[in-house]
Amino acid sequence: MQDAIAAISTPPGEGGIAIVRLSGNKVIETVDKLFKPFRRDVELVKRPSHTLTLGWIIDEEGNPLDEVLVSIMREPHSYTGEDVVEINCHGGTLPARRVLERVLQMGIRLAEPGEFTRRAFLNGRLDASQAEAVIDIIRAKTDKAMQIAMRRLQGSTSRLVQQMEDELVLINAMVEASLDFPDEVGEPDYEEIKEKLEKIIAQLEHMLEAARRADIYRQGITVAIAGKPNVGKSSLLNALLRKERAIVTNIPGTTRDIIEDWLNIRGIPVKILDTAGIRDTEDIVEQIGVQRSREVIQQADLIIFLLDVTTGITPEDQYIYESIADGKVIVLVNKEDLEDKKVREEELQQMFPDIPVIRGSVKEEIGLEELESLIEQMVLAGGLNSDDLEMVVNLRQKQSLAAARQHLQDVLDTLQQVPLDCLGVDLQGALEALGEVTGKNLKEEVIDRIFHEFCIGK
Ligand SMILES: Nc1nc2c(ncn2[C@@H]2O[C@H](COP(=O)(O)OP(=O)(O)OP(=O)(O)O)[C@@H](O)[C@H]2O)c(=O)[nH]1
Ligand SMILES: [Mg+2]
Repeated sequence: MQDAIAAISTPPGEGGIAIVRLSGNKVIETVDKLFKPFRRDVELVKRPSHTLTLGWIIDEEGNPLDEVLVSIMREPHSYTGEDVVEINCHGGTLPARRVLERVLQMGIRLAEPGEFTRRAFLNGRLDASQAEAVIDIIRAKTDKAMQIAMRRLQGSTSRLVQQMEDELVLINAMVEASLDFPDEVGEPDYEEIKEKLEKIIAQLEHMLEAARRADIYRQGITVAIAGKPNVGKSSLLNALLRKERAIVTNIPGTTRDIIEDWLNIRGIPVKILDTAGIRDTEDIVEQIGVQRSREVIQQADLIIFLLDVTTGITPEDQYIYESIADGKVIVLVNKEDLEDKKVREEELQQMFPDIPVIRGSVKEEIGLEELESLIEQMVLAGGLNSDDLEMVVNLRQKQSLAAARQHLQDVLDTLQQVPLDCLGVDLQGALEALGEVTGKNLKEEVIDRIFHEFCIGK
């Protein structure tokens, strides 16, 4: 077992309890020395694994520091795979800090960020894919993102990769047999190899596509509301957020700065941006606002372009539309609750032939549901089904999968044209790349990078 480490594993700030976690060599014995159980004849070292014991943590003079519940988990059935002790202190920063200091006095070292999870990885409790899923769980912004990360923690990605590895090892064996025993074995069955490779490549592509969609749930998207002044941009922001976030008035030029907030649209974390209405203006403050609007609109993943049915489509609208037309756009013709309608259907079709258009009213909340479902459809392009959830990967793994695919594509392209030992090189390359996904072949520095993303105590 490795040297003992300790850290506060609960987030800073006030809470019901705060947990000091210890892992490694002799942690149960060490805590026993600081611990005074309520029931006099109890000793932690004699308690079975996975039990809770009530008592006090005491300072050097034997005075109680905090009343605590101590849980012990013995190797290998613990988070890290080592002996683990968790001291449940009272909430708030102070009790846990004092208990931690007391523990550190005993010669136990403060854990580095992610060190508990790193040990779990090194002890084979988790593979890299699962360890990274732990980070995603910590950071999940919506239920859906959490659900995806949980699937990964259960090892679904690793199982899929394992299957592909097994297939590849088989192909590799076929190639090697022909290489080593040309006379006995003869040429490998190229048709069979080709078929197998195509299946694996298709599977890799499927995973890469699922990864792209799952990223949307993990990282979210940025949606900007654009349009000329007074079309109802801030009203739309407020309606989507269901709170009065931005000031709304009937004076054009009300919003002068970017207003942003997070929103959950069917499980997708959406950063929604309300912008200053774009127009030529003498007002210096508004000019800066307009400039900023242009910048954020350029960077958004999706733009909701608002029109005002009562003004008709004006040259201002045309002008704004020209600057956003290359991106993904949804047009919302607003204020349909009013009598004075000046936007004709033919005009819309002519100006936005391939772009979804919704007619609605922010004020009456008409068209908002349709807007949300369009946003979901447009960013996911087909949605994420439950099969996809099984094969979600992160950016690092995505790169490895893409590398594996490239190697296999090379094998496929050169099959029967190059000597057999050349195929072997690419097959090995693909196997190595797949090994990186689960972490079997990870280099030390990559492992470091993964675990440094964690917070202390995890
Ligand atoms: N009747 C009606 N009025 C609306 C609707 N949506 C917004 N308005 C009104 O339109 C006016 C302008 O709304 P805002 O949300 O401030 O418009 P904006 O696009 O943010 O304007 P700037 O910040 O000036 O660019 C307000 O008086 C709103 O109450 C709607 O669907 N119907
Ligand atoms: Mg506004």
